[in-house]
Amino acid sequence: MAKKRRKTAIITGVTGQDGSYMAELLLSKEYEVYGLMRRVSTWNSRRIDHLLEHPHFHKKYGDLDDHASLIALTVDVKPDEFYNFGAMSQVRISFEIPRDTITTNTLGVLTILDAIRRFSPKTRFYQASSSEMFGEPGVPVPFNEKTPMIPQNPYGVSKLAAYHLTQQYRHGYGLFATTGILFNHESPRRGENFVTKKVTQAVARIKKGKQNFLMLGNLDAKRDWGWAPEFVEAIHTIMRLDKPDVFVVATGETHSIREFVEEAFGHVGLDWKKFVKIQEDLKRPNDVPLLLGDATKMRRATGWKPKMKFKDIVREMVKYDLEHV
Ligand code: GDR
Repeated sequence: MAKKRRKTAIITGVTGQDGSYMAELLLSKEYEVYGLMRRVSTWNSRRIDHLLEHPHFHKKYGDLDDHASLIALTVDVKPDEFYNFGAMSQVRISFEIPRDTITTNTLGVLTILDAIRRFSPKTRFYQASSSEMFGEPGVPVPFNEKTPMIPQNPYGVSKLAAYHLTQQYRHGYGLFATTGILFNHESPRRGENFVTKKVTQAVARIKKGKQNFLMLGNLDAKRDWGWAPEFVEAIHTIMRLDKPDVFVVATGETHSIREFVEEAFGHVGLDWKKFVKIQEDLKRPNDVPLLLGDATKMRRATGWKPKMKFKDIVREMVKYDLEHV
């Protein structure tokens, strides 16, 4: 009997939180996974180290800024699915390197879309869109797929341009180019520069006497925080639908940074006010004050519903960091 062909997938940003969870999910579903990683001077593969020896995981060097490598990989693999998680994903830093942000987050996507159109038009493409594409103050929450998108930072602009390119390649060329507008999603694998991980790591260090204070910026902003592994499953579900589309993926709950901090310190019995200091330059020139998503369309189309609540997320992240710092 002929062996069943394994599905193939390319993942950019495979060393990141979402990329690493997606690689695990696809390998568990018997895909052949090609993970694109940048060559950097400090080895940064800790989230996928356990996959490097997997017979169906293939590490590929490339870069969203190195368009030849993106085209070559697309042509060589002609994957069934292409997940674009690679990005310059730090909103605050995007104010300092706006051009680099646009080059990576927008032009990289354009190159992938064009390579798919020319050389592998059956490939299903997923673009990681972001709730930072919203954010104009005064627009009523919750935000859904029809809410006006008026980004407040270079990162949001880069993601919005990539979002429109994805739509355009879908409508203009009939590609299966689909996208999820994901609100913040966290896990123990979150990068240390993002506020949740910065807080939970500091809580663990302070508890163990390894750190004295935690410097933070704006505590008033509110975010709709979900659990990354559940959001990655949502993405895979979006790729299984009959048609490409746009879906908000969110929990429908919002909490301030202050609430997150209080909850995290509370887990180890500490009063956060004794340890948190405000550092002005951690504040953004323009911070989106409130994000709250409405994932009704996603729920209706797929039945997807997040299970992990705000308190569960904080607890799991603190627990992990207490065991690992
Ligand atoms: P965000 O995530 O910008 O929403 O984008 P981040 O965790 O960086 O910030 C959330 C909120 O916390 C405030 N804040 C701080 N943020 C950081 N990073 N460091 C601090 O010290 C600090 N103090 C307060 C911020 O001002 C902000 O209001 C994330 C990224 O993953 C994006 O790539 C993704 O697209 C969106 O989520 C959805």
